[in-house]
Amino acid sequence: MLFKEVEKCKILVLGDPKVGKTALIRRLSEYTFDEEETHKVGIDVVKKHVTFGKNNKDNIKKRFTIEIWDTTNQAEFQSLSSGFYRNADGVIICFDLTNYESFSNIDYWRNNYEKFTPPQKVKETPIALFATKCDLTDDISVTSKMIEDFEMDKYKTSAKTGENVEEAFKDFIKKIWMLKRAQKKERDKNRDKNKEKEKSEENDPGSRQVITLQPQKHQKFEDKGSMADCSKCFTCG
Ligand SMILES: Nc1nc2c(ncn2[C@@H]2O[C@H](COP(=O)(O)OP(=O)(O)OP(=O)(O)O)[C@@H](O)[C@H]2O)c(=O)[nH]1
Ligand SMILES: [Mg+2]
Repeated sequence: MLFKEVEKCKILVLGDPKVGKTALIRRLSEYTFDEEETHKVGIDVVKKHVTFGKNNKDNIKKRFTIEIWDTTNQAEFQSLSSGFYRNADGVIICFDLTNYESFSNIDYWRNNYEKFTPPQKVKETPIALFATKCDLTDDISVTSKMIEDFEMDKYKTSAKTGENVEEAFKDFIKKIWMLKRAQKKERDKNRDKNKEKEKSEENDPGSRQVITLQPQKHQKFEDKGSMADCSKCFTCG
């Protein structure tokens, strides 16, 4: 099977410490789960290929490469923040269903992302909420009702059992893919429009106004070869 690389896509995974960000990514990429906490420091980028579409007649499948950016150790993260956030195509904010504080910090993570991202890019970039550890049913302190008001796509997941992890990522990636495709179409349309406009201007020279700038003369002082007292000359003074 041959693949055609069509797009790259950068997804950030944000959220309080120990909410299960790394466990979620590991479940998606390696199909494993570890009860131990991770002790990595800094930023970790995990790549995953997503294929979609039917095979065309050359037997080439389109492939979307996902880069999932995970962070640990907040102090280190602060100093890397602007590079970390740059050119993100999607943002996942995680909170732990058994930890109310991590839920109350959702806006903190959203604001942090928005602080380092141009407003237009913020508008174009989808954010999803991943409620983690849904297997710990006896300890859940954040109810579905509490999550309702957030205007983002919401997914309940468990990295431990694997519940809804792949489905949630697939759904979110599909959304990013559709948005990127719509944005590309819009850009192409605008480019074609501009080309057409340029062409019609070329064919109709009268439609363009030509302005020629003449060099300004400082007549009074020019024979002395000095512009030092230019403020007194009749042109500038
Ligand atoms: N029961 C249960 N435990 C989980 C789940 N996801 C993660 N954990 C546990 O929660 C702890 C923290 O998980 P991590 O993936 O290291 O959390 P993190 O958000 O990456 O933490 P930092 O990197 O320190 O910010 C670990 O002990 C995991 O085993 C889950 O879905 N269910
Ligand atoms: Mg981690």
